[in-house]
Amino acid sequence: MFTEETTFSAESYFASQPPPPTLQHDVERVREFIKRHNNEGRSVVLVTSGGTTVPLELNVVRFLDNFSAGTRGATSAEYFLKAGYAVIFMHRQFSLQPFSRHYSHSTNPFLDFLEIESPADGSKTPAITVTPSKREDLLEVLSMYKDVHNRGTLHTLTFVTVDDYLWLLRAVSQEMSILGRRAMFYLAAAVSDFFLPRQRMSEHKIQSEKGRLQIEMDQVPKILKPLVDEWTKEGYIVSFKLETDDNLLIPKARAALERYGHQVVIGNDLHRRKYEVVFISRKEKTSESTTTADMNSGDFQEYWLRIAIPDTSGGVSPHKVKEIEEDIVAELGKRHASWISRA
Ligand code: 9Z3
Repeated sequence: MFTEETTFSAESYFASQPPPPTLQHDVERVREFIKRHNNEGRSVVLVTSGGTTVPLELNVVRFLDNFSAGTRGATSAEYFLKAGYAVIFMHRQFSLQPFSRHYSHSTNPFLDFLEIESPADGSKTPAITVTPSKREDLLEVLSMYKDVHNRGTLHTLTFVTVDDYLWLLRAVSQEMSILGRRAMFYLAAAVSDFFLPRQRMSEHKIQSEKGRLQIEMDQVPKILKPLVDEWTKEGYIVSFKLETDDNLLIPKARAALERYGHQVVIGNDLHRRKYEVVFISRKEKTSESTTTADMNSGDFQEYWLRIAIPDTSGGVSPHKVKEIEEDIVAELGKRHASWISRA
């Protein structure tokens, strides 16, 4: 079923797969956002979040999806904003977003926060108020949200398919190159490894009469390579590696770093991702180690971040629960600052 061949290089992929129709418009808005923050000397982080889809038909009825609710990306975006970054939040349509994530329709529906108060004289329209026990939390989130809105530090972009994602990533990273070392990439989106090229897609809904469905997919080009080498040569690039087998996490994260030559791979296990992550990066070169050109295990450093699994049984407010993204962003903020100062 799997072949060794990678049929699409990044170049042949972009030459053969059409861009999303809104690309030009999206890029113009991103350009303005980056220009404004660049003029103000602010660092800008691109946060990607949520899973990509792979449509099976041109008139799409069925598609393959990648696992991700968008929690990592939306939560991290909030902490980057708090840390003073301007954030381009590129996320899967309808996945979680910064601030509104606290009031997700399934876990914390916002209608449950509101009360209808009948007016005393019975003639006027009833007033809507916030349930007293929820006010403190809501005020905190709302204040941050309004502040970010007023300062214009958050710009949102959406993708659905892996095609949308790849075209947007290329265009946004090219725009971000004017920021030099003040650009950070935080690639938390769960991106499909396989896709069905347009040229082989059925135009209409695949019919079931023919029995078993067999689909042969091509590999998505390894996009980190041109990102690092061509599109944004000075950006600080953080990618995520998701595994379900513990034994693979560190070797696969190291292999990614070796292959693409970027700054950090954050490894996370599917089931422990909210409480434990590992940063894999290259050891900073000292005068003694600069002679070692080859990449053996001694050239990498592992940095584990762990938080206690919160006990939410006592009705603790969701806003008071510690989130690992706070520590991830704090650590990256330090590393990015030192990367900028080393320019
Ligand atoms: C991640 O590993 C993210 O941390 C999660 C976040 C998707 C696990 P949630 O949104 O989940 O909080 O529910 N993202 C990267 C996943 C990925 O596709 N990585 C590729 C790989 O592992 C490399 S780009 O091969």
